[in-house]
Amino acid sequence: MIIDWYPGHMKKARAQIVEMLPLIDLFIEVLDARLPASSANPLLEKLRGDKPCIKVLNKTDLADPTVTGGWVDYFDKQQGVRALPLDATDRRNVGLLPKLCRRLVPNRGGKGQKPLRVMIIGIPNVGKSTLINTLAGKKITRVGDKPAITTCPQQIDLRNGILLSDTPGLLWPVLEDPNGACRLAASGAIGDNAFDTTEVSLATVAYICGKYPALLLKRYKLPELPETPTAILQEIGRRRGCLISGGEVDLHRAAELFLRELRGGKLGRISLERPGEILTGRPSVETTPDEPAV
Ligand SMILES: Nc1nc2c(ncn2[C@@H]2O[C@H](COP(=O)(O)OP(=O)(O)OP(=O)(O)O)[C@@H](O)[C@H]2O)c(=O)[nH]1
Ligand SMILES: [Mg+2]
Repeated sequence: MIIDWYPGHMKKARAQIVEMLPLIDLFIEVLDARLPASSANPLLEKLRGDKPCIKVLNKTDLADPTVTGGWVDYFDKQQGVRALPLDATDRRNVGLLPKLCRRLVPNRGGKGQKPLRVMIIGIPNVGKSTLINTLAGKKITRVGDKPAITTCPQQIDLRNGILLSDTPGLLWPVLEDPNGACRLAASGAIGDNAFDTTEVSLATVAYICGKYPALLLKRYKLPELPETPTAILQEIGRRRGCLISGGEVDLHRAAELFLRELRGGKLGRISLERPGEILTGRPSVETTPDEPAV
């Protein structure tokens, strides 16, 4: 399955981000805690160069806590990187972030110092704008449960010495790793029209069936798991009334329902990738012919 999604505003946003780079002291890269490897944009890694970076593993409330712990250890071993697991919707969670920013850039943001300029970057729908709203304590930027809600950068003064830039979610022109792209689609980072919902659901059912079978059994009240992902999805569809005339299961509707429930955390806390399982053969950055490599 080939999935690519690089709408026009992303190309424009990338150019705007490049223009702002010299004015940035620190980056907060928001990753999806359920898929921290696939949700890391290799393009952003290159753009930020060697400036300090906090990797926020967001949506931890939806991810498997043990696996998230493994990812934090993994990222903390990287040079110049600090990893912070978060639920950006929860105010109590984010208080540590401004302190960590100041610690990483001690000559800015304090009394009598110039403001600390922080750019929030990441792929679509990982919670960048939510994090900014929670940090600001009010709704400043628009958020939504579909990708590409923010389409141009916006600067927010937190009035505590920190200036934040919200940026549009950026993907990269060619998603070379089809399995990673499939996980991105399952998580909600890719526009629903850019992939085959049934294929993505089936691949995700197969993964969850291997790692979290009890969650599938419980959510869909199944006495046992049917043998194949297709049979599982059919059974889910049958039990949830996703039927067409003649009583046959509408697999597409069942797939939509399954993805919706997965994204909403209805099955329980599920991680779609683990360190070690994933980090071999990380794809390199490809660019389209009319776009220079960074
Ligand atoms: N469960 C959960 N949901 C979250 C969390 N953070 C954000 N969300 C939800 O994720 C969805 C996307 O949030 P946004 O803040 O709009 O994401 P974004 O990264 O700014 O997205 P783009 O602007 O499209 O790039 C919204 O429905 C948020 O409510 C979190 O920590 N946990
Ligand atoms: Mg946004």
